[in-house]
Amino acid sequence: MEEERGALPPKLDFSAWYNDLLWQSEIMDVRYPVKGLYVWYPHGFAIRKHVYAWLRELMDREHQETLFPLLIPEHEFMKEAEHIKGFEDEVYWVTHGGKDPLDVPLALRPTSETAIYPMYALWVRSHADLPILLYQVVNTFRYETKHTRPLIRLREITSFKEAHTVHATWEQAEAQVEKAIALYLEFYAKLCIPVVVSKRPEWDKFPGADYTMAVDTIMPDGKTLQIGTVHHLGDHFSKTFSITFEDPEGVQRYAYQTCYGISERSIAALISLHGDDKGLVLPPGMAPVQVVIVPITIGKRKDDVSAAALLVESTLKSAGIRVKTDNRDLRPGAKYYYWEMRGVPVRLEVGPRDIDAGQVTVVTRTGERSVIQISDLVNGVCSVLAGVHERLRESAESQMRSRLIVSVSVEEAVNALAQGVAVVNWCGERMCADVMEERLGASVLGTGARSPYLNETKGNCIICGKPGKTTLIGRAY
Ligand code: 5CA
Ligand code: ZN
Repeated sequence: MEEERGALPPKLDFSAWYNDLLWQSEIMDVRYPVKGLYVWYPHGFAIRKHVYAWLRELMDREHQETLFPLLIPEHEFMKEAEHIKGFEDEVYWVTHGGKDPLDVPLALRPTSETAIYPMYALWVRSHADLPILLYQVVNTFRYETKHTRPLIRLREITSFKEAHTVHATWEQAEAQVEKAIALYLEFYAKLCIPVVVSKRPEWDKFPGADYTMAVDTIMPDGKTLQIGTVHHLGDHFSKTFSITFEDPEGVQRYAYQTCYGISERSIAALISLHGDDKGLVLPPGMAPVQVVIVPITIGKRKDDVSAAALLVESTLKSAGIRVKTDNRDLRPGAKYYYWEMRGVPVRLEVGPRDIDAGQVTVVTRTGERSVIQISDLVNGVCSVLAGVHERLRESAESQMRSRLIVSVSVEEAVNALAQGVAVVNWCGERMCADVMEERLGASVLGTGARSPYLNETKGNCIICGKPGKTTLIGRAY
C-alpha cells in the first residue's frame, strides 16, 4: 500500500512470481514479525470471503456449523496414542495465566478432534442421535518445521474448515468419506481447480485414522499441493473418548467417525493456477470485483461519459453483478494495469465513441476484446463472465493433463517428474516404495488415483514386476 510496486517476475520463475504476486495484488503481507504467520490484506480477505461462502454453502446442505474452543486441556490432548505421536512436535502450549503457571497446560488446537470428541461423548446417546455432521471454520496452530510459506505451510492456519462426523457403522462412515470427497470435487470445480484423488500410503495417513484420502492439485512448478484430506477414523477415537450409543436392540456400541479438512491452501491453488505474468486472474464466482468500469473521460464529453458509466454501473448492480467504477484521477493505462494485477475478470471501457454507438468496449482478463450493446448489457456481460470461467477451467485442465504423466519404468518416471507427477503402478510393498522414492527423489503420494484427467493404468509394479495399483509419485509442497 505504501511502497512502490513494479512488474512481476515471469510466472515461469514460479516461486519468485508467487511471493511477489501476494504482495502486488494485495493478498498477504508477509512482514508480520512471527515466522509462519501472515496478514490478510483486505483484497485477499475479500477473495477468502467468496471462497469460504461457497464452501459454507456446500457444507450447509447436510452439515451444521459449530464453534469449539481454541484451548485443549493436556489430559484430553494426550488420550489418543497415535494422534499424540503425530502431533506432539507441532503443538504450541499455553503454560501460564499471567505470571501463574497453569494447573493444566493448554494446547492451542493443531486440529480439533481432542476438543470436540469429549463433547461428542456427552452428546451421543442413542442410534437416533446419529449421524452427527458438524463443521467449524477456525484458526489452528502447528509448529511446522518444514519451510513455511504464505497460504501453503503456516504456523497459524487462519482458515481451517474441519468437519467431524459420527456414525453407527464402519460402512456408514466409509460412505461419508465418499460424500466428503464428492463435496470437495464440487468445491474445486467452481474454483476451476482440477484435482486428483488418491489414498495416502499407510505411513502417511492422518495420526489416528484407519485410512486417509487426499485431494491434490499440481502447481505451475510441477510440485503437488494437498488441498484437502478426508479421514476414516474407524473407532480409534470413539474408544479413547468413550463415544458410545445404544443400538436398536439396546446394546451399547462404539461409534465410527470421520473428519475432513480444507485450509487456505485452496486460495494458494486458486491464485497459482490461474494467475499470469500480469498478475492475478480470478474466476468470476470468486472475484470481489467481477466487472470494473473505466470511463475514458479525456476531452470535452466528460459529463456524457460519466453519466453513461453511472447508468452501466447501476444496471449491472441491479442484476447482482459485483461492479466498480474507477473514477480516480489516473491515466486509463494505469487503471488497466491496477485492475489486471488484482485479477478482475472483465473491464468495461466507456468512451465518447462507445456512447455514440450505444455500446461499451469489453476486455476480459483472459485477453478477449469485444463490444456489448447497452440495450443487451446484462446478458452480454453475464455471457462474457461465463466465458472467462470456461477459459480458466479449460486452461487449468489442459495443464493438469499435461502434468499427470503415465510412466511404465523408472526411467520414464524420472522424465515425468521433470514436468509433474509420474503415474506408475506399484505393488503396495513398502520396500518397493522406498526404492522408488530413493531412485526418483520424489514421494509416493497415493494409490488408486482417481481423476477425470487420468485413465486407470493396468500394469505391474515398476520395481518388482508384481501386479500393482495406479500410484502417484510426485514432489509435494
Ligand atoms: N483433523 C483432520 C481433518 S480436518 C486434519 O487435521 N487433517 S489434515 O492435517 O490433513 O489437515 C487438513 C488440510 O489442511 C490438509 O489437507 C492441508 O490441505 C491443510 N493443511 C495442513 N497443514 C497446513 C499448514 N501448516 N498450512 C496450511 N494448510 C495446512
Ligand atoms: Zn513392487
